[in-house]
Amino acid sequence: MVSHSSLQPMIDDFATPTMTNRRFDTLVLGLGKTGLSCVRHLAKQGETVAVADDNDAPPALEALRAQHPETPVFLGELFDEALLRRAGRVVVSPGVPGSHPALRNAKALGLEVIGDVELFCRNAPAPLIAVTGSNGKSTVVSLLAAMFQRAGRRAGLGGNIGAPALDLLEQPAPDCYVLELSSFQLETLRSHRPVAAVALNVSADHLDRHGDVRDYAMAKERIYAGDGAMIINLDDERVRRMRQAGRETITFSLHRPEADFTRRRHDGETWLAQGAVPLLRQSELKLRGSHNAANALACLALGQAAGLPMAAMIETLRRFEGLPHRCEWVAAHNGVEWFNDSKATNVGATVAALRGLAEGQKRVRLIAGGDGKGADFSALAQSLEAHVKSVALIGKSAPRIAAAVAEREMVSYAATMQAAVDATMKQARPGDIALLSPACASFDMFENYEDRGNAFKRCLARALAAAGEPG
Ligand code: UMA
Ligand code: ADP
Repeated sequence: MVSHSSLQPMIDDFATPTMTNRRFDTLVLGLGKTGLSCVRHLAKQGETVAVADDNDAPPALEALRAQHPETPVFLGELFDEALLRRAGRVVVSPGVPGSHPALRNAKALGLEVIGDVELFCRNAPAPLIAVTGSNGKSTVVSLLAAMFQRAGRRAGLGGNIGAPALDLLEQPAPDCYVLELSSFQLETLRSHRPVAAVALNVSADHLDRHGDVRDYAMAKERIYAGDGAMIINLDDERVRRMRQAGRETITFSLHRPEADFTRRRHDGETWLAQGAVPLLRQSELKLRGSHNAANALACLALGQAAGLPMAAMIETLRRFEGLPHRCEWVAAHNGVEWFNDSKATNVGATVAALRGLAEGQKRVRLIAGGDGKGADFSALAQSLEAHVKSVALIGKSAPRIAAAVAEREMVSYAATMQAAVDATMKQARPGDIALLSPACASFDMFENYEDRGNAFKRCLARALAAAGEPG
């Protein structure tokens, strides 16, 4: 990172000196996917825009240069007050924390500070379904979008899952938008009035940014703005407390028979049910684990609020195979099944994967670790003791995870993913489940969770080839 003493040297080389003194309608903070989508949208609206980023080489710089060469860019250590004084308002990317000095300065100067999803909501031409939660968001929004498609209705799918919300406005208006929203995006959102919304669950995550779970849960609760249908998970105490009297509410629960969507025993099997009416055997779902049964129930509730036909929803549940890197089956070798759950970037996700895949037995060979984002690993340690025979730890937080585990003999350290896979293969016995489910972010060793999951698959392919397994 480069330090700049005045505005002039901060100006990226393609901005002309005349531009440097100009006022602009909006200053966009962060030049990743979101920043680029904001510039594209605001330029179309005829606004004058400038972009600033702490990074000297932000990810979308080349794309911005190609698509909007007229936009001034300010790079390196950010956000001189003089720059803010020239802005009419600030649009901030989700990755920039509210505690950033630039945002504190902007607020002190009385500037409006909003996020990209707020801009989207002010301009969206179709109703919105909004989904948040610590875990299961991407699975739920993808499954719900597939339900819309099977019902012959068009859903615009985006948000935290990958396509920035504003990019959806480039397409013809769908019947409904389905947005995955992170706590970061919810913090800067105020005009959203979703026709249906859900906070799937709340377990500790992003504490490095939110400080404590209470603050994080408050950001999640913002999903229920307005007077649309509230979808409430009765199994999650923090979510149950978000219920508001007088609002249309559709409940779901894996265990509670009084929920609108629940599970029931019927003909000796476990079924997903609407009240007393069995809809589909849980064993017919291609998605594995009880956490995914909860995701399916959430989708039924959201789909009902959106008026989707039940038959189309049930058929989608039968066919939906899940997303890569979420409890994804990868291989079977010597009676051991291997799963890639690289998307488990917090403790709650890994605890759910262990519970779901172990099916009440202590039979998992786990690979975990990475950047723990300030998490408390005691709940993970309890789950390891219940379901895990051995754990190979990688990454920055490996020592903190190890310190939480009482059964020290189950723990080993691995310097690389390959070493972790090789050690796991050596230890695993027929009937075991071998699982990458890190309970941590990936950024200390990999570019992102996909890079980590793909590395796991490559390392496993190598280990299988060395063991003489045909590729
Ligand atoms: N930046 C600064 N200063 C800072 C922090 C960041 O200048 O203090 C700059 C970075 O240098 C970088 C830019 O901001 O150039 C990146 O912005 P960003 O982090 O908001 O990333 P985007 O590429 O715009 O992606 C964001 C979401 N990223 C985050 O929330 C961190 C993506 O979610 C989302 O898919 C995308 O918008 C489209 O909506 C990713 C994510 O990790 C997948 N989300 C978290 C999660 O799922 O746990 C919340
Ligand atoms: P998100 O988008 O919220 O990160 P994903 O659908 O991508 O959610 O799943 C991320 C991880 O969370 C998966 O690896 C899986 O193990 C776990 N998971 C999925 N659904 C749930 C759920 N309902 N409760 C707890 N954990 C879950």
